[in-house]
Amino acid sequence: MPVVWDDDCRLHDPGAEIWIGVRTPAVETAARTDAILEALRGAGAPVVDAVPHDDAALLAVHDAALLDYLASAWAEWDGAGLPADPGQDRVVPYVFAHAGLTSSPAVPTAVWARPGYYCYDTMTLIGPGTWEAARAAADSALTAVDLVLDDAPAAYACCRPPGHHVCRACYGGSCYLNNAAIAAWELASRLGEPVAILDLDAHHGNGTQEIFWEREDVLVGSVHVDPGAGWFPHFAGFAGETGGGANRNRPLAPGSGDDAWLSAVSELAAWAAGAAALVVPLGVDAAGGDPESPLQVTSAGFREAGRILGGLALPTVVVQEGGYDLERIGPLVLETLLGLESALR
Ligand code: SP5
Ligand code: ZN
Repeated sequence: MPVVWDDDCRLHDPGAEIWIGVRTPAVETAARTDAILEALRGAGAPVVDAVPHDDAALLAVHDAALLDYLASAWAEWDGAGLPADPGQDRVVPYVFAHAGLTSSPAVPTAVWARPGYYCYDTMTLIGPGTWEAARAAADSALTAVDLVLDDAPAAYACCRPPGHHVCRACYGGSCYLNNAAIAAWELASRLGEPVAILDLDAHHGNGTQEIFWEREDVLVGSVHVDPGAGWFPHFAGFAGETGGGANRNRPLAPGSGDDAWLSAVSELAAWAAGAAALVVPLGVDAAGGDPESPLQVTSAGFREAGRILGGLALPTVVVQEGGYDLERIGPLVLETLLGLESALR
């Protein structure tokens, strides 16, 4: 299947993640998509350039104020001299617009306070190329939509940075624009029929859930490690969250492997079978050995998940999300896409 790529996705270099106040090296790096492309090119997949798209789909799923902030955050941070004094070379919040403070927080005037109006964690830093990369990832997802609406049975958008943790008006979880939500909105809008999103990333797709919470014509399903067992995004992803009726979460206990994971994938696939198109936010961080998740899915499990989703025989857009084991991320994505193709053809 076509692999959509935009070199600008390499421009984002978060440099670090700040977890419980400790600055550690970033795990969401350009080496991830380098490894994926190497594996897919090695298997003979055609790689096509992303085509620039206008902001319509971005504005449909995100607040204009969030987009404006993301586009200008680095310039205003740098312009305020913060990289030199106090010596912070990335945009990072220190105070947050917590829901308990006020129902209508003011947008801060101080450059150093503004990140906390839009960002909900300290793990999602912005540097000089972050916006260009995020925008290129969204273009990649929209290009994959164009391909499947123009008769490709499926297309894979090699998106980086990832997106499924971004809500309508706030970002986090190493994500800046919700590429999968943008693709789903575009598909639903152009088809005029229900679409389904089935999220395989090890972490709950909280942003996608929030964006489509009330929409009955965009089914949002997610299988992920139980946030109640101590895993990001902590505040959402529980089984009881059903939104307007078209949201379905399948949290799994830490340590779960192919059996539990694939039975959830099968159940979500059966639930989504009536949709007119499918979006798959594909994180491969559910694999055993991934540094960011305790799930134990195997390579054969990813191939089987692809086969199950391909069995729906829907126009399918696959969007890259997480996966942090640089040795395995490429082969795992390849296995999933091979499984999908084997069932679609
Ligand atoms: C797209 C995606 O997979 N986002 C996952 C974001 C989860 N990050 C939470 C990290 C929690 C702390 N990890 C400790 C490692 C310190 N470097
Ligand atoms: Zn993840």
